[in-house]
Amino acid sequence: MLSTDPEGVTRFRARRRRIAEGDPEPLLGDLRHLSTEVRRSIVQMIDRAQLGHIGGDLSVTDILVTLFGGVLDVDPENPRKPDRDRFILSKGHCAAALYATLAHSGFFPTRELDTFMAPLSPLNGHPNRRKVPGVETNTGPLGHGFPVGVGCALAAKLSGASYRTFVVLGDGELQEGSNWEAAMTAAHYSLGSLTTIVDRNRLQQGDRTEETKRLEPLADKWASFGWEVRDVDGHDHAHLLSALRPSTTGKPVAVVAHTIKGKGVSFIEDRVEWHHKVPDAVQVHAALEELSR
Ligand SMILES: Cc1ncc(C[n+]2csc(CCOP(=O)(O)OP(=O)(O)O)c2C)c(N)n1
Repeated sequence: MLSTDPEGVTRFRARRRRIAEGDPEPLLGDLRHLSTEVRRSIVQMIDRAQLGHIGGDLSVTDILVTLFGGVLDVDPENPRKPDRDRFILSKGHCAAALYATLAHSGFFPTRELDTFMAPLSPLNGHPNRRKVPGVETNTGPLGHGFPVGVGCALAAKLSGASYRTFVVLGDGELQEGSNWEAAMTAAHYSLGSLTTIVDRNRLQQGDRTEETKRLEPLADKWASFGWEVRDVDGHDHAHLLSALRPSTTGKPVAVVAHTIKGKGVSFIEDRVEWHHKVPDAVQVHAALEELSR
């Protein structure tokens, strides 16, 4: 198991203090800075490994950063504390974004990111709860993480625990039927402590979601399944912070976060071939330069 990074923990705690003090502007500046750091790490990790899912990683970055930087009740020094909020990255192919967010939040040293997908590294292509602190459950097969999240929320309700559960789903992932069984179950049991965030970048592997199997009207679908729905810009940290507040109706909350696949690197943005493509040396240089502006 990887160990905590003291400097990262100090930065994490400073951000949390700002939230407690209720001063949003410095916090938003912190979150924007953190997103840039995470995006730069993602590009470097995929360059070193010559593998990864760069489009979906850059798409989900601001969602993960807002969760770990401003919402989740978690402690990098005690990642398994019993009353922690549960977080599941159901679109587990975007492990690089999760690892970079965890490392920049102090769960383990950022230098470990250099080992992404190397032989014997704990940082596998899909997240593993036995190897990486902060990973709640193993994910990768699409459609599996969300049902586990429903189980976590149901367990909280049955045991009277106060933690919240958050699940991030890909929009292409929603084509797995297990998600809609999970959605019905959560609504049936009124799991108001459960929040799903759909990374609505409108692309999946190989094509646009609407060409593969139409998802619209997506917000209406969640509402008709019995969820409280919030539609937001998935790259705006302030919008995300507001959308991630607790349920007001007792229903589970679905956040449809509108994003751009490849966000932050212009030649990767909204292009289907960058689901799984690896940038060459010139492209890595250009990407890092764009991300340092
Ligand atoms: C059950 C299953 N089938 C196929 C795959 C291969 N796969 C990995 S990512 C992906 C596309 C996912 O699209 P989306 O959820 O929209 O993710 P994003 O575009 O945000 O990367 C597919 C088909 C998988 N991981 N699991």
